[in-house]
Amino acid sequence: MPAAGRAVPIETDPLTFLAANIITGHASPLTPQRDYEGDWCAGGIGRSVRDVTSATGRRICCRDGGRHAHPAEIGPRPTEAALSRRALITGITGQDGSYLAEHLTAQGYEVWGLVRGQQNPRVRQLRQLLGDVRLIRGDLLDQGSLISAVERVQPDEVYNLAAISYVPMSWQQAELTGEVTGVGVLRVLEAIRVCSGISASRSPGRGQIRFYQASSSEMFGMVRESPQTEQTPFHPRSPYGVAKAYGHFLTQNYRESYGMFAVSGILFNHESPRRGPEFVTRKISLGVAKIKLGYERQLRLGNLSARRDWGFAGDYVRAMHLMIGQDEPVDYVIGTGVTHSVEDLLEQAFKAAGLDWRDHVVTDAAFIRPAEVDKLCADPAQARDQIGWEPKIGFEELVAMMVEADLELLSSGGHAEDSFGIDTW
Ligand code: NAP
Ligand code: G4F
Repeated sequence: MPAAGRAVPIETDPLTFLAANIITGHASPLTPQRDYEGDWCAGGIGRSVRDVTSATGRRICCRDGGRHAHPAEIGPRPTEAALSRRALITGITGQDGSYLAEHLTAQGYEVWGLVRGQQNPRVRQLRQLLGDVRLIRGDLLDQGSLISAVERVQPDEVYNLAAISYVPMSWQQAELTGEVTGVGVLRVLEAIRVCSGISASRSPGRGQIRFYQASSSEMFGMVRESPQTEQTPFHPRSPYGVAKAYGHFLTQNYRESYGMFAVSGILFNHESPRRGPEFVTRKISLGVAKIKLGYERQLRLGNLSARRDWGFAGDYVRAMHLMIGQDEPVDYVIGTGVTHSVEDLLEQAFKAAGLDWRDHVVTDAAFIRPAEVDKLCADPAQARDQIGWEPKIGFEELVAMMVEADLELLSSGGHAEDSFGIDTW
């Protein structure tokens, strides 16, 4: 990285130019120089001014980027080692982002979340969940914004969870999916590389930024073997799966090319009451609750014979943290090792509310995909043996938890985020 205070000429690597001139305060013609983090900390998430306790027991105010100290002590003091770690999470407004932020906060991390858009409506939901998270604007489509975010946050760890993650949408908007879910990974890796001054001739130093990529079991697609391991070849069946495979190989490539600490978790389906209503588990738990409460009588679904290895999202974010904390960067398959059909899911979910799914479910061709992934099942042995990860919540408990949460939500006058309208594509 060039010395602070020196502007870098544009004829150098353009990304290096961009990063260096942001760091040194020289306005770049390509990137806005405003940092919105201050606004949001002061008036947005959590308390009006967000304070945390520093390793020395002093309160740290966010207004000056966490460097201005207050004399008073608050709350229990996390250990110095934990407090010295700072994580940046892309996709913080998604299901996994919220669980991961909670998990890392509980471990004493300073957590930052990247949020896109001028007025992202999901920030309000997040605010209720995560009082202690700081937000910074950025978009996986915008390289400059990612460089600015990494430069501003100076993270120890970056978790790239942002993606267009709904598989059917990837056929409708294949190019956008490629840009966000695929090339977005390149942009995050480049932001880390450039901000760290890493190049083909300059390896990362000690204390480098560690990177986690949210890879997916969708990459296995038309599976070559069952269960799937870290060695199973990929055969993706959707533009989403193809984009994830690109991000996966690129993460591996940056590890091999530059020596960066970059890992991918090949995660199988994981669910929770925070799951988007467009995914089948939540569509079913919401459907059951609506039928039970008398709001609706039918639930329309697609392929009931598809099989997935469904686990609980809260368990899976523990795996992300364990993976990024290893001594050496190694990729793992993360799943329960048990597969169920959509029909099994229906049986369990309707039973949890004292109903029979056969009385209410209608299959609808509108929800059948152009190409299906018929059956997924993880072999998580390597993760269990090498990083000590095991799921704590099984399928029945997960489904009961989701149905119960939606019954409670709807009977107390709440409603699921209705961001997609009618779930056809
Ligand atoms: P999710 O709920 O759909 O969340 C996706 C996140 O990506 C949201 O926060 C969204 O922000 C953000 N995002 C979308 N486009 C963006 C852009 N252009 N720039 C910045 N942020 C953008 O997904 P999830 O279930 O939490 O999954 C997290 C990650 O794991 C995803 O990459 C997913 O593909 C992958 N994955 C998930 C599973 C699973 O079963 N859940 C399994 C394997 C892999 P907005 O609020 O702005 O839309
Ligand atoms: O819940 P789904 O939409 O999840 P899908 O396609 O497996 O993808 C999820 O898991 C991946 C990991 O394997 C992630 F990478 C991805 O981001 C996402 O989180 O669909 C599950 C199954 C499919 O086979 C689908 O055809 O359920 C079947 N299904 C049947 N009827 C339905 C419906 N899926 C949805 N969403 N809606 C239906 O009406």
